[in-house]
Formats: sequence, C-alpha cells, structure tokens
Amino acid sequence: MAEFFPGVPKIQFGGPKSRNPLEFKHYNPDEVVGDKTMRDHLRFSVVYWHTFSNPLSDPFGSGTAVRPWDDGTGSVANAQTKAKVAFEFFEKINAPFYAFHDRDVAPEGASLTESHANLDEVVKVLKDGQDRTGVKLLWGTANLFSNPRYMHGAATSPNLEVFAYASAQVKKAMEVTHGLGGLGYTFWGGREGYQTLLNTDMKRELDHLARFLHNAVEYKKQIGFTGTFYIEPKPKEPTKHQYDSDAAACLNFLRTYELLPHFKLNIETNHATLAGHEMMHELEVAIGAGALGSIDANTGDPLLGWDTDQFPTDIYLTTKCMYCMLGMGGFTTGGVNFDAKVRRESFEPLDLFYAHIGGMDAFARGLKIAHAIISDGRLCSFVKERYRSWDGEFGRRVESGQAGFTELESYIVPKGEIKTNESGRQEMLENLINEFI
Ligand code: XUL
Ligand code: CO
Repeated sequence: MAEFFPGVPKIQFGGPKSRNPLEFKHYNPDEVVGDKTMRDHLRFSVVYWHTFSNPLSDPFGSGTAVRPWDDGTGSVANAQTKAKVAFEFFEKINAPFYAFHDRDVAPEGASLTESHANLDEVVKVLKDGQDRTGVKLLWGTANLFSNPRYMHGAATSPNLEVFAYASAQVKKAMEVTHGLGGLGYTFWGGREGYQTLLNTDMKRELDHLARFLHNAVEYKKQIGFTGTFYIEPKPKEPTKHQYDSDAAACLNFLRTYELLPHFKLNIETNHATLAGHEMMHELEVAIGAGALGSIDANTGDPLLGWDTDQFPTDIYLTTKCMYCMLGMGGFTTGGVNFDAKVRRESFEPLDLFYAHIGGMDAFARGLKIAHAIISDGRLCSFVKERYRSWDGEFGRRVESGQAGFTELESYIVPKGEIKTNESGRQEMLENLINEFI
C-alpha cells in the first residue's frame, strides 16, 4: 500500500517529559480518567474539509498547501486517493472518528445524478478504510453553501428550485452517512440567513427552514437512520445574519417548530465567540436544554474578528469544555471534532500532524484538569452553597410555584433590609482553577 506520510510513525504517547514533537505529551488513549479511558471520554474526530480539502487560501491570496498526493485534476480517481490519504492520517494520529461534507470527499459532477455517482465511487473507498482501520464516521453533512446556486441560501432561498436541489443533496448525504454507519448528521446553515432585510421575508424563510428539517426527520425514519441530528449555531459569516445565530436562538427555533425532540446542538468555539459568547456559555445553554450533542473544537483569535478556525491550544478553554462535558455525563454519539485548519503559512503535510497533536494534548490536559477539579469538589460545593437559601422549605415552595408575590412579600417585609448577601468570590475561584492548571 502506498504511504502518503513517509517518515511519520503512528503517533505514540511519550509523556509530559517527551521532547519529540511527533509524540503526545498528555493524550494517552488507554489511560483511565475517572470512569473511562481518555479515548472514550474525548472521542476525537478529524474533519475532512480542512485537513484534506482546504488549499489554505484566504481573501487576499490563493492556496499555499503542498499536498503531494493531489494531482490537481479534481477527478474521482484523485478523490479516491485522497480518501486513502485520509485513512492513513486517521490511523497515524490515532483518531477514532472523522467527519465530512459530501463535496469534501467527491467532486461535484455536471448534474446532480453525476454528483451522486461520484460520491458513491469515493464512499466505497471510505467504507474500505473504515473496515480496515475501525475508524468511524462521527457525522456526515452536505455542503449547501459553496456552489453559486446557493447564493441566496439553500433551505431559505427564495427560489423553490434551490430548496428542491438542496433537499435532493441532503437526501443523498443522509443515505451515504447511514450506509457508512455514521453516528450523526449535521445541519450547519452555511447561507441560511440574509445580507439585507430589504429583500428578505424572514418569517417565510424560517418556515421553509423548519419544513426542510421536518422533511429530513421524516426521511431519517424512512431509511431507518438512527444517528443524531445536530444543528450547529453560527451568527454570521458568510451571511451578515444566520438564523442559527447561537444556542439560544437555535433552541427557540427548534421549540417553535416542534423540532427539539429530533435535534441536538453541535457547539463550535469560534462560532460562540463570533456570537459574543464564551464557549462555556454556549455549552451551558445547550446542556440546560438537555440538547448538547457534540463539539466542533477550535478557537478564534481575539485580534481577528472572523472565523479563523485555529486549533485549540488554550488549556483554560479545554478545561472549561471538559468541565461542562464531565458535568453533563460525557458524550453519547458526539465527540471532540477538530473543525480547525492549519495556518496558511503551515503549508506542509507534517503541519497537519503537529496541529492535531497539539489539539488532542490540549483536550487531554483539559480532561485531566477538569476531572481533578471535580474530584476536589470545592468549586462544585461553592456553587451549590451559593444557592443554599433556596434549599429550605420556603425556597422549594417558591421554586415549584406554590408561593407567589403575596407570600414572598409577607416573608420578606418583617425581615427588613437584606443583610445576607455574600461575596461571589470570583478571584478566589479563578485562583482555585489555577491550582490545577
Ligand atoms: C463552518 C463550519 C462548518 C460546519 C459543517 O463555519 O463550522 O464546517 O462544521 O458544515
Ligand atoms: Co463547524
């Protein structure tokens, strides 16, 4: 079998003292943290689009990526070679999962029928790769944003023909995901939003988006696909406003249209920050609704206001992510999916390894630190204690709606001015986190 990353061994755990850049310092897949192995906690996934299909272009210049296996033809044969490259990478980096859009894996044809056929040809190679390596598909999706036909959106396009084209594309992508035993299917509304309200009937577009998703739920049942459906919030980029702007907006949309039982959220760090939220905020919103499904792990740059999709290396970020995840009881069908790309200047294949090693180590450290913080118990107890005034009989009655304004007034008036407020101790808690980092 041809080797596409010659000289790169299967990445091993070298331990924190290792100085080998091609070894993990913290990610030790078989090491047990709490109740399960790091492999099972973290469920790492490599994305096809950034790792194998992104030329590393930017709005000011063409791609810089050197990918020796790419013959530049855009042919199906070339896409099949790329699929073999991908599986060598998954094996060497030791990732149990991957994710793709239909158009990342196979070229678009001259017609929808030809595009479907192209996809089928490459999916055969993906299937062989999965069978040979045991690597699984975390989720599949359809690219409904790159082709010019989707200029006004896909499910929210004012043009019914575009809605129909997108439906057919998603139908096929769902079939392929199902055929590959995918654990999930993601809907990221790439251009489902608007550039100006002057030409937009927002309510009608939202109704159409809901109809599209109901059709997907219906088709899921029809083909017997049991994977999780995810919605991935993002506030803007490429459009000025995207309807799935943040976790709260997605939940409101899903509830309004009676879709919530059928969807979970896939929360992405850089999308959270574009929405003006911390990642932990978005995770907590999703967890509060029982709707956190998966994470698109990356980070933005505070000095650049766009979706830079960098690999996460900040231990505070990964600690907070894993603190939320452990608190919720861990992933079920989801995982830590690196929706991240190397910088344009990091153009060599080797950089793909360094990037993933860094992200995986950062999450492994986050996991160990979050587990230690939870085992220590002081942070959780502090939060619990902070609400203890609610824990008595009267608090219980207020929480359950048995005591209203009148009773609350009778309770508080005899007590006079409040003398029971306590410090929030933010700085003390920040110091506590630093004890573990
Ligand atoms: C774009 C983005 C997508 C989705 C899948 O910002 O995150 O790659 O994850 O369509
Ligand atoms: Co994403």
